[in-house]
Amino acid sequence: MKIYIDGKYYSEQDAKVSVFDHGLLYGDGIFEGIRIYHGRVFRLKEHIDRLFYSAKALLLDIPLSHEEMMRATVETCRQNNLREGYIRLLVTRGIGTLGLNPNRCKNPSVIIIADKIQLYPPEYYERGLQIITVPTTRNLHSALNPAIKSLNYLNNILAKIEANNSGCEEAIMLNAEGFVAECTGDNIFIIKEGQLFTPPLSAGALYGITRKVVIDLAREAGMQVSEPNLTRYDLFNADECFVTGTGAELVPVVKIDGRVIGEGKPGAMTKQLVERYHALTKVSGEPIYD
Ligand code: PXG
Repeated sequence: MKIYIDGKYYSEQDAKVSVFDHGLLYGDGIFEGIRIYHGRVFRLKEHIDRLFYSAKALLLDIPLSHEEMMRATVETCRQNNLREGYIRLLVTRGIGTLGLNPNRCKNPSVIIIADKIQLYPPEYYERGLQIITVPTTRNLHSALNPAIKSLNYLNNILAKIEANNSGCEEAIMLNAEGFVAECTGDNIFIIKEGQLFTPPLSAGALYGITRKVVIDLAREAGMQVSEPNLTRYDLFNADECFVTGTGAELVPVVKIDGRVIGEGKPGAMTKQLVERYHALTKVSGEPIYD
C-alpha cells in the first residue's frame, strides 16, 4: 500500500507521523471517509467541500487547493490500483509543542490512505439492525459543532461503547434537548405513511453525503421528504427505519430500544432506496483511470 503524506508516497511501514503532531496530542484535525466504486471516487467534490468547511470552522489552513486535494485523492487511488475501496483523508494541525497553542504548529499535514474496504456482514442488510439510544448526548453546537468532522470523535466513541456494551452495533444519539440527532457514524431516517423523515442538521446531525444522496433519490422517486425534529416516540412508531453512511450505505433498522419497527424486517421503501443507491454508485463518480 502507498500512503500519501504531504506530497510524497510512503509504504505502510514508513508512513509515520510525529508524536508532536497536534492531531495526535489533541485530536486537532479533520477527516473524511470516501468510497471508491467501479474505478470511480463517489461524491469526491462533496467530500472535499465538507473537508474545507470543517477546516474553516477550525481555522485550519489546508496547504492544498480544492483542486489539488481532489487530484491528490484520485492519484492515491491510482497508485494503489484500486477499483473498489475506501479512502481516509486527514488534515492535522501538524507538528507543534506539548502546549496546546495551535499557533506553534506551522505546517498542517495532509494524509491520504486508500485501501480495500471491510464491508459490514450481509446479515445486517438482510435482517436489519437492532439499535438503542444511549446516555451520551451529541455534542452541543456551542461546544464542538457536530457539523465539524474533526479528529476528536470521543463523543461518538463513548456512544459506540455504550451500544457495544448492550450488544448493539450502532447507537442513536439524542441532542441536549432530547431530540434525535444521528448515530455514531451514520445518519438516521424513518418512513411513516410513505413519507421520509430525517433529523435536521440543527438537531446535531452531520451533513452526511449519503444522507444528501438518499434525500435526492427519494425526491426523484416521488417521495415527500422533510427534516423535522424527531423524538424517540417518532422512531418507535415508524413504518420503516434505516441508517446511512459512506461505509454502511443504507442499513435497515428493525428494532429500537426493544420496540419492533414496522413489521420487524427491512421495509419495501427502504429496499427501493437501497436499489436506487446501488444503481447510482455503478455510474457516478470521479474516474480514477482513463
Ligand atoms: N454522522 C457521523 C457522526 C459520521 O461520522 C455520518 C454521519 C455519515 O456521513 P456520510 O457523509 O459518510 O454519509 C458520519 C460518517 C467509517 C467512518 O470509517 C465513517 C464516519 C465516521 C467514522 C468512521 O466508515 N462517518
